[in-house]
Amino acid sequence: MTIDWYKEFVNLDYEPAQDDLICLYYFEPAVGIRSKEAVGRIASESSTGTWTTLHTLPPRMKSLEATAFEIEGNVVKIAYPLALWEEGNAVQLLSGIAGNIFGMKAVRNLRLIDVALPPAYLHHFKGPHFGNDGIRKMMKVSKRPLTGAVPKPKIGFSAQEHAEVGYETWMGGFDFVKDDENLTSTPFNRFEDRVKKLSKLRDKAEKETGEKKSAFLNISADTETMKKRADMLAEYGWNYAMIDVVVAGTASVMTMRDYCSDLGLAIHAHRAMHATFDRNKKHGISMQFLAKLMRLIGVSQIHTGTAVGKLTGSKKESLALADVLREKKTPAVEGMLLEQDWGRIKSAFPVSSGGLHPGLVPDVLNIYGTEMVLLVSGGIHGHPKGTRAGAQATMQAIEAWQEGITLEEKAKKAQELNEALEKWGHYKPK
Ligand code: CAP
Ligand code: MG
Repeated sequence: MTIDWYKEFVNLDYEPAQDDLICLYYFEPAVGIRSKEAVGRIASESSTGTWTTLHTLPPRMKSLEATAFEIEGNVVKIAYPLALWEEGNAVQLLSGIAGNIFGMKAVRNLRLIDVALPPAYLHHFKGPHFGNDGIRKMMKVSKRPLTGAVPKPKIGFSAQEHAEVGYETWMGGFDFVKDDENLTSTPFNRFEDRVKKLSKLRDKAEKETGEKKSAFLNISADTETMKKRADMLAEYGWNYAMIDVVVAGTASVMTMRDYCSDLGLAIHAHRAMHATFDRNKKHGISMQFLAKLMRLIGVSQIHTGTAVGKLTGSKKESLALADVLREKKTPAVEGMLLEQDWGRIKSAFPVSSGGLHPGLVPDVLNIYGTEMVLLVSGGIHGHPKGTRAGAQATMQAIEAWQEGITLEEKAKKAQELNEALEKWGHYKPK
């Protein structure tokens, strides 16, 4: 009596249908399990299968089975029939292709690397509300990277102190003041207070500079509270909301995407907690997939690393992430990306942040170019002459890069940059 039927889910001659959804996985079979058995189990458990042959199997089931169709070493491609997927439901997609399979005994390690979303699946999603051109128009910033900073220390300021650091940041030339990922509404810095106080100083900074100023105010909480906080942001004339998308969860980001769009709010997606599943290159879910999922749902920008700053992430990964977010079509990258045509889904910005200071600006811009959001936080508040000078130094470093001259060259006529280089030089935080 046969028990296993995994072989049904493997067919190396299978040609994926046009509207199949295709997943790229890294896998390591458990001891005693051959590759084909392992990939059969992955395809089975993430589509229609279970561990044993069944007494009855309606013929329709066959048409819903996933098929592992390409195995190269420890990488497998699995095709999923479109009919498996509820239209427009990214939550269900995750339960299928990123659910039980990570716990199967048949694999020692398993990592979801990327997903190719067919047009027939894509068109049920709205994607980013503004797109990168729309954000640039809204912020009146045309050529250079958009810039922002988090008041540091990352939590502890009163709402008034936070707003004053924000004012200095804006007066130094930055576009955005960002809440940190763990600042929401604390006894010493209530969200409502921060919105009111920051709004006042935003208006002051806009008047004094003639520039558009904005903020990524962190609304992360239960969805009902996030809605109320989004309402308040709109009421006080803000054009962004910030959500810690991993801890908030896919379902709430989907709800908030539409809610914020109706209020004219772009979403800044902080990715705190991503490293629980994307840091281990052998097990979990890649940042490429998280970035793709968030663009699909419709955030306007998401953190994608610096390669040179204080947090993990390679240059190759940052480049791939930037393509996933910005491009209309992304070519396949061996073992890293599947080919993707985004159709009418608008672009989103990569956000580079974490351990940056003026001395590292060229390194980051050499990776991302100008189509990005650059966040320099400790790297401006730690400037010898304070926040405003730190922001000015960062803007001068961006100018130097865009003029094609070295920071040292620029610093001869840019005092704030010179002072930043005297303190940090090109130091790369460990
Ligand atoms: C950076 C930061 C950001 C990290 C997040 C922090 O501050 O505010 O949360 O950049 O990492 O709290 O560390 P600094 P990532 O500029 O002072 O380092 O961007 O990789 O998601
Ligand atoms: Mg932070």
